Amino acid sequence: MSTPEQWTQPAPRGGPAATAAAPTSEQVIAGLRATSEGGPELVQLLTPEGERVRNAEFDPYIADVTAEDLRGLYRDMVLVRRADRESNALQRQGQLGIWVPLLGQEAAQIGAGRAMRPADMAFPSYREHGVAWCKGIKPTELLGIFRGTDHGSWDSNATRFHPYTIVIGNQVLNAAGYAMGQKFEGKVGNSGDLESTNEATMVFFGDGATSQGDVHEGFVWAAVYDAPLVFFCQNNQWAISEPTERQTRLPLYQRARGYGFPGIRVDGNDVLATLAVSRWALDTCRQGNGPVLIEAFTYRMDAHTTTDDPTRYRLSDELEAWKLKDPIERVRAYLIRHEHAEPGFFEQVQADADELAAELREFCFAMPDPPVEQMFDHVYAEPSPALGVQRDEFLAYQAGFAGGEH
Ligand SMILES: Cc1ncc(C[n+]2csc(CCOP(=O)(O)OP(=O)(O)O)c2C)c(N)n1
Ligand SMILES: [Mg+2]
Repeated sequence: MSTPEQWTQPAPRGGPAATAAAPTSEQVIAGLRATSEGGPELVQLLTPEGERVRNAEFDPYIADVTAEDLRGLYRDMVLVRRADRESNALQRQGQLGIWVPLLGQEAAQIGAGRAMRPADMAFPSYREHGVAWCKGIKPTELLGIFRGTDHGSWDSNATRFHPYTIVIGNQVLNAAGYAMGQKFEGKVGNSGDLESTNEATMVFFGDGATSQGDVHEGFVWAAVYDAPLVFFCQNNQWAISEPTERQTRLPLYQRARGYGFPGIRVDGNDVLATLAVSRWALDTCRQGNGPVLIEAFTYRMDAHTTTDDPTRYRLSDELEAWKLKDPIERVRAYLIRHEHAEPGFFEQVQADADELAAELREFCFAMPDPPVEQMFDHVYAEPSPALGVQRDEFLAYQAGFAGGEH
């Protein structure tokens, strides 16, 4: 784990001190290796071996989780992983322009996604396919974004799932504003009969995004307005090729202290822990106590996107070490050890995953090319004369090719 001391040691006699901006090569290697440890502050309820760890503070938040619920969480993770792998393959076969893998982050996203109530609003980045799943968005509805045919085909008001955001950190400001609105409209802190009207918002972003001004501004606004906003940072150890050590001197969750709200680090590969911690954080928000920062300590097991080659910048032993902490395997081990699942259950989940993958392929192959003018439709909420001129010019240009090869 990164500690401030790591970068702020007094200068050794006779040589300049290394700084975070210019670490020595030993520090870079130490930093890379340190990322595989979450530190003692990590909230973990299920070890990588599938052993249940008791935790007096967070056990109450999952006390109602039955064996059937746990099988459901397992199924969610297997299905979203399968949809992710299939979409990745579709990109490789030229059916999608790009794909953003979620491999390795299933527990972080399913735990957070299942912790939300239907009325809670979610603001994703571009990797939240697992949260989308929990909000009832079909994996097929994500494909248009990556095939370049639409910006996501779901209704964000009805699903309570905002469109994907590619601009790093920008959704944090959108979410802060939205959560401030929930506060102004009296949707927090109600008790008695009105308690069920309480709402919160959850915003998803990465470790790299924490270096963006938008995220800092979102922290400030949410804090000073006591907005019901859970900042859910998936620290997957990498921002494309930049390791977390190049974003921060402190563990990310500790940043919350500077803004005056609680921060917590959870094992992002442990679906029970992410569920419990997210439920706690959402409750805190709904009660009107203001925001919470969750750092879900996890790992991006595949490339940043299909345009990236991680073997250029990270060590393969790091990936091997994280494979042992696989989020799905630990639940499987737990279910088997406690006889909470028959072999037939695992076979059925596998069959469901195969069926989902087949549906995804079939849907993708059948996707129609949209009319070209559609790209002008959702640029602004209201018609814009300047955009109208551009559209007409573009359509006239296109018409010049009519009947010809182009
Ligand atoms: C404002 C902005 N700057 C740069 C980029 C290019 N970019 C895309 S993803 C990325 C790294 C993000 O890393 P992190 O926040 O850790 O999220 P992860 O991709 O690991 O989920 C960058 C710099 C961008 N999309 N938006
Ligand atoms: Mg990252």
